[in-house]
Amino acid sequence: MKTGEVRKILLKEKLDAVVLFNKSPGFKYFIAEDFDHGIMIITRKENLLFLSPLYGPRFKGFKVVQWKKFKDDWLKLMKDKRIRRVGYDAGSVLLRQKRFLSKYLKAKDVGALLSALRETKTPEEMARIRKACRITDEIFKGIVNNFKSFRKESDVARHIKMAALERGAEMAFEPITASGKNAVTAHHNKDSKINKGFMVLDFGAKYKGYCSDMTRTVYVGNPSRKEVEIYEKVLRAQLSCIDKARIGMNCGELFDHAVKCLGGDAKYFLHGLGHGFGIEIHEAPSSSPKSKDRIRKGSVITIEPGYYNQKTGIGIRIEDDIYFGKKKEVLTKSTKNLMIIRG
Ligand SMILES: [Mn+2]
Repeated sequence: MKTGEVRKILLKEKLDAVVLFNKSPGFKYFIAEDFDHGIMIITRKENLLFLSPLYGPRFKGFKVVQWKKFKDDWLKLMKDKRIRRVGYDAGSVLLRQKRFLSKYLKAKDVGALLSALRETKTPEEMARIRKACRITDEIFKGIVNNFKSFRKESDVARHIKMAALERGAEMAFEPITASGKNAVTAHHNKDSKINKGFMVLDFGAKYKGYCSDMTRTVYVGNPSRKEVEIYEKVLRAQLSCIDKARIGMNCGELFDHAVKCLGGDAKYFLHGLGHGFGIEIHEAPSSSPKSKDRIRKGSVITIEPGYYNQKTGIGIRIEDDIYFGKKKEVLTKSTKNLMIIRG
């Protein structure tokens, strides 16, 4: 996708081609398929895939060049296509790949320019992201309906993974299913039985290479009035941030708004307010303190305020995915009313 935009970068940066190795996030992005083998070369005229003879795929918009002798055929290709100055993504390249590239060519890091292309989504990308969000909503419904059958936190995680596979999706990241005091820590061992108290369920389906990311916090047992109040406060902050977020807005300011909403409880809010996502689960823009990133037309971001109190063992996070198209749209639609599950 957007290889036309890459050609603008080539002209502007006076480059003959952009070269991407298979593990670069741009690789799957430009080919628009779940395929990550070989080397991608986007020249001013054409899109090439330099591939081992083991692979013989066809991709729309890409010409496959199979090598017999890797180095000789690479040098021949560069010579035939008159490629001397190339752009690459320094953030996703291995040292030996960088060495290989700059041994024969002049190489310049254009990683930031390439990831900026991914910041605004095309309609094709949005179709996949919407589907990933829809699957995530369905999985959440399944968790609530089947909750009685779960004993351990890992049972919930397994349910999430199976439900995603059944829907032709995979996990965007390892799901978080943290109950009771486990909800306060970012990472913990899921071998624990399900504790009473708040339970943070943070997961996302990945559909045709595109992520979603949602968090709901449910309550196992009987919440105290104080606990309900804290939940409501986090929810009000989340709703207010969604309401406030706009195209052109500075993401650092949006973070500050969350802090203002949480008031005295902001000291228990221990991470950024949100992040863009797409091919990767964390992409630009970032809504962390002092971020200079802006919400652009076509951005998708998460909005996810939280509350983590070590003393009381209360952990709460509420997260939705928001798309800024013609109008602002909340893509994840699972209920945010506090779900009380009598454990
Ligand atoms: Mn997130």
